[in-house]
Amino acid sequence: REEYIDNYLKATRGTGRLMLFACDQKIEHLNKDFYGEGIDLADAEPEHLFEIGRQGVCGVLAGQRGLIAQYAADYPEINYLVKMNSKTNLVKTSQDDPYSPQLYDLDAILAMREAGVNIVGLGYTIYLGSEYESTMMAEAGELIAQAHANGLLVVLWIYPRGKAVTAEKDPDLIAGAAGVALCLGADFVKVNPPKPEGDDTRTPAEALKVASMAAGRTGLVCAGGSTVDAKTFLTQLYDQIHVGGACGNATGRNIHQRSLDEAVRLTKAISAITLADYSVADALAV
Ligand code: FBP
Repeated sequence: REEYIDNYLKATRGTGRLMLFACDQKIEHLNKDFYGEGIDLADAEPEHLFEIGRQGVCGVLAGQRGLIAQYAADYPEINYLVKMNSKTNLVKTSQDDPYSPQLYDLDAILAMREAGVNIVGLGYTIYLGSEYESTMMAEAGELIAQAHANGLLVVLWIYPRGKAVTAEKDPDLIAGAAGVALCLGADFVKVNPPKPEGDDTRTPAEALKVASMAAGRTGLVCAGGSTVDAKTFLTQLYDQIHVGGACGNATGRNIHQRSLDEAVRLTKAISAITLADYSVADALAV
């Protein structure tokens, strides 16, 4: 129990709000998130992620076991969250039902922790609506029980996806995903920001509020999405927290696709909004 509280406080930097730096895209999106037009060349090398984690403000750096195992000894001050399952985007999800296999068991992660790696939690993706949903829910439920028994917190990524899902960002489905995470016992759920369409005139942040209410005591955070300018990103985050009831942020590309200086600065601005309720203008000046 004490270890769990300690890890929770580390991940949320003592505030209850999550600062998750998403670095799992080397499997999820392959190398296209790390090299190419509009992406700083520094991002081509994995050290960039860890330097941002060290120099910036970050609650947890989330990535797969191998990525963390290869670099953690050089970056011991970072809090790590191990992503337990992953799949690439070569799987054509518009026609098929996605399944993200668990890549290693909890014992491997506990052994890493035993060896001194600063692991505070686990992550797992569920594709809600996929024909493999039940397998992923069962794996996640079991993992959460085991993780909590071992003092680790759990963040679920829940994305409605597969043949049965016509609109992945439908506000009702996103709220449904939030409620599933609560019932599975996740500490936090990471969802895509909802996209109200048709007669639904709510803003995305207003629609998100319903999902936050559905999540109850599970904290809800949104994925960052593709890179936009800092002010646009921070305004979206501010609204997610202050209108949408989000309990932090989970941001990947918007941070690591920038130069080290800019990325570190953005983590400070993000943390000012997430952890200290700064306005967007004040956060931009940090
Ligand atoms: P970003 O902030 O870069 O959007 O990262 C969020 C994230 O959820 C990653 O953690 C994950 O790998 C990826 O997006 C999944 O995205 P997709 O919707 O393409 O499966």
